[in-house]
Amino acid sequence: SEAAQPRIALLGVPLEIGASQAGTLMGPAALRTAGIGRILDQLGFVVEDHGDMLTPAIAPAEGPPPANAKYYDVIKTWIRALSEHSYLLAQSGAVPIFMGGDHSLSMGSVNGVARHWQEQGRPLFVLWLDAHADYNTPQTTETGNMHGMSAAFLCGEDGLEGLLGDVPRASIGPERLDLFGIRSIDPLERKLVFDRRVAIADMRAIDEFGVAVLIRRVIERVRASNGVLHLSFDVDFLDPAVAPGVGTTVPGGATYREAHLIMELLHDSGLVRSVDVVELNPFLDERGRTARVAVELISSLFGLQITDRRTPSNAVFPDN
Ligand code: 5AB
Ligand code: MN
Ligand code: MN
Ligand code: MN
Repeated sequence: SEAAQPRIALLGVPLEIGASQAGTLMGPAALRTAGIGRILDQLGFVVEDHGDMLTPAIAPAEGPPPANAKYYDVIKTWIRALSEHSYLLAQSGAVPIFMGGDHSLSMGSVNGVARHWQEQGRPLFVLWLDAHADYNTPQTTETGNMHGMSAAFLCGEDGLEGLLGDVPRASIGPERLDLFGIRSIDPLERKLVFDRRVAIADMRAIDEFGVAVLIRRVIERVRASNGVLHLSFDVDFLDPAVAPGVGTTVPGGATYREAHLIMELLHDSGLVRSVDVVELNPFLDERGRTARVAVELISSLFGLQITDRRTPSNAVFPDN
């Protein structure tokens, strides 16, 4: 019933400086134009739009910034403010949707919700839908772009220790991350992901087993430890034919149908408590297509069904 629906809190994070190309700061506006608030409202949620975060006054440098982390002082300022905001939104009992913005924002959004769930005694797992692993550190990166470092930072990797300043850090640890849809990974990043034994469903695994089996495995893992799930959705997870409006396209991505099925399965799991939608670059989009697809996928994630016929979740899981 409508009364049982949780509140959804939208927060725009117009950040672009962590990415290689400008334009993601227009992402929140494009998602709103494509109807993200309206569609969630139609699904019966109480939607609070918290607007866009204001560009914070840049915190002074605290000694020399780490090498190979571009715009570190700007990004650290955003991440600190966002982390506090995210923590408060999670505490309020709403399901926050962080509308990016480039993927460096997840260092703040996820850190904040992780802190909340830590206090609740429930482990937070993170599903990272992305063409990229985003598991670089300043030691492994080839570009210095911080949107490629967020997953590693959240897992507690070295190299960005001072980023949060006085804001508490709530690392999830590499054992609670699922990289999904990966098809582009840098050599040293690849080594680090394997050393840490991060769970990874690359495009080959998706082709071999299909998304249903692999997503159910993610869901089972969260359920087995009474955890909750944060979805970090980088729209470049989708094939560029479906989602051209991103700065870092990689061919061979998820299809429209695969992505919808993932969202439907995640909805049915009831485990998703917070979401990032990142890397949408309206400046590169074609007539709003990518923004529209992102909003359709969010609708599926929050319960839009074709019919009420759902599959039983008794699939056979391939071994890890
Ligand atoms: B995205 C690359 N690995 O580190 C790097 O779009 C790309 O948030 C990162 O997934 C892509 O610069 C970051 C080459
Ligand atoms: Mn990506
Ligand atoms: Mn990403
Ligand atoms: Mn990108």
